[in-house]
Amino acid sequence: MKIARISLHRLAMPLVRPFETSFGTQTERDVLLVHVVTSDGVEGWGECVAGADPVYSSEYVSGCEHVIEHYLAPAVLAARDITAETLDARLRFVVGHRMAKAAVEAAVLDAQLRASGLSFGRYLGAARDEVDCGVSVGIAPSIDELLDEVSGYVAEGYRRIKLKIKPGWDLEPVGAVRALLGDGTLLQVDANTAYTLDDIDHLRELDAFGLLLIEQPFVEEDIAGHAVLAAAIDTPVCLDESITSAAVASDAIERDATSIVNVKPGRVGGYLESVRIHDVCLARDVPVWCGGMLETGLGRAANVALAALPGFTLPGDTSASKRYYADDLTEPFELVDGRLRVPTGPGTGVTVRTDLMAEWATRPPLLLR
Ligand code: NPG
Repeated sequence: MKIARISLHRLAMPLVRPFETSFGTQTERDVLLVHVVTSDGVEGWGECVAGADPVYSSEYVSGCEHVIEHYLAPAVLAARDITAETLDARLRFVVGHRMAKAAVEAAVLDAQLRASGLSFGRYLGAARDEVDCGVSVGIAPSIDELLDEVSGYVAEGYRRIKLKIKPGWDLEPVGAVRALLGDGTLLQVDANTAYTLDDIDHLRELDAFGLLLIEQPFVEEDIAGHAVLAAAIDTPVCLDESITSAAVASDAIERDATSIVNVKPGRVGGYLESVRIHDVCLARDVPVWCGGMLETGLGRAANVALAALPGFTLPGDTSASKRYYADDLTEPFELVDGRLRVPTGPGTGVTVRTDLMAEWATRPPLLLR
């Protein structure tokens, strides 16, 4: 396959409600889309999940755009023949920048699969035609408002609730939500690196709430610290930010720093590396689940396909479109009995609504050839 043209699109999409985590509050998503066209005229789209600011990881959307424009896209355009499988070797000269690489990979893979009539699910190895869905609940202004929000999601049918926590917003809200849900509902927490080893005694108090897992309590480099915590508490420790590749996943599992793994294609450099992480975990009986980065329907479609692989045994942050967006960029994903259907059409199986894209554009597309 020859990629003849690449264009980069920037849009601002309003969120239906502010999303607060331990690193800040977000009210809209600054979306970067990668569009590729092959020499045969087949199109592919990829979504970059980097945030507006480098607070979840070192990547941020304008940085990704710069890296794609000046390094990744020229390398793809210069290749006489490229596929999603050979892309990694082509782009390896750029260190890191996994979210930028993942967006390019998604676009190339979408075009490749559309050309061959295969869906993401079929290509990645989906074992189910629908996936169990959870929902991520931000830090709320008050416990009452948190309980209201959680009740709404329970009524919509979500199969698992994840609460964002940080020092000063942990035991009390988690206890209140556990009391609301009763013992039967899956509940987990996500700290987004907000704690340190000094907090171990405090974090042990979360054991009282029968949590499915605690996600990424310490900074991403601290695999050793997570191993200490995992040995000290009953709640399973799950790494997110720390897991940047299959090799790191394997190492963290060997060191007993994580007994469940969050897989986010953007964080690990793409869907192919995500499948490798899945395989590493499946071989060791470590459950994985698909994280989310407030994706539009485009990224969501590919994530739902990934979440249908056999090792994804826990509900993911693969929520319905309306959890985040009043109007989605593609046909909306709708929850049925707490599940989303895996798209079956070629590529991602969804269509980018170019009318909405134009409406939400924050600048004209950047055309590269
Ligand atoms: O449902 O798409 C979703 C978002 C799930 O909580 C979620 N994502 O740390 O996992 C996370 C968090 C996040 C969102 C991180 C946006 C960074 C940016």
